[in-house]
Amino acid sequence: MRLLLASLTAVFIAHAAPVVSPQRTTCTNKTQRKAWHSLTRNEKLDYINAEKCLMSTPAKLGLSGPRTVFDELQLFHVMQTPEIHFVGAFLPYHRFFMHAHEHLLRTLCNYTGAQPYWDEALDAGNFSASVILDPKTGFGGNGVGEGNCINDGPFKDYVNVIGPGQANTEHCIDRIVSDCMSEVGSKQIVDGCMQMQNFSTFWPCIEGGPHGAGHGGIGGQMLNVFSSPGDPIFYLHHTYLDKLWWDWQAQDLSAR
Ligand SMILES: [Cu+2]
Repeated sequence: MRLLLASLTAVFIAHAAPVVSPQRTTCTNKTQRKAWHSLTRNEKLDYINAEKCLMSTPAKLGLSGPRTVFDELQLFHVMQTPEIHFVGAFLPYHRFFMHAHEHLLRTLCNYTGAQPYWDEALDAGNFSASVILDPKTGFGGNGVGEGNCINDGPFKDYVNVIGPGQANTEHCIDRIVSDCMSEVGSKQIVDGCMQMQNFSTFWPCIEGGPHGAGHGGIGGQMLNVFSSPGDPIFYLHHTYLDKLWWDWQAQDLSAR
């Protein structure tokens, strides 16, 4: 685990002034993460433009494969996949990963907002109608044709060079939206996870329920446990899971 965190921390150090301090400090400048549904049109466009900036910022770590900083983040996830899923580190690792992404948007791409999340319980069972898939103020719609490539929205022309899986090939961002698979993200299932009394039962509930619903409901690259950060929706999905974890922690902050 130490090695994993050390390598992800390398992203911070390589790209900007390190923000990880060994000392506990009081936060004076807080950011508020908000649900995508509640953002204004301009807030949505600011986020989308910042992500597009990350997708056009040249890679800096000298790794084989990534062309952009966006690709570098994706590759870190590919490399660390066996150690960060189906284990207790699942939620903490992805919390750090969301923070790294948010930090890079803010430091490399002049983004002044916070990392938004997708409140998936609002769309469970009906992902295909979600505002997240809007072609103008969202991430574009479902994949089409043989390769299930997205063919509208701000990310339709991105050439993904990491994935699928552990391969490195040039491909589109692909999706196979499944309303059926998104049903596991329902409020009822989320509420059930919130009732868990221990972290050891909470995290598998989240990973198997809402986590699976978001990946399976969008499909394509998002359904690939290794290379799913190739679809920018990944970051809104995992920030949502992080919020669920925070909501659970907040029920008993001193113990959790
Ligand atoms: Cu993951």
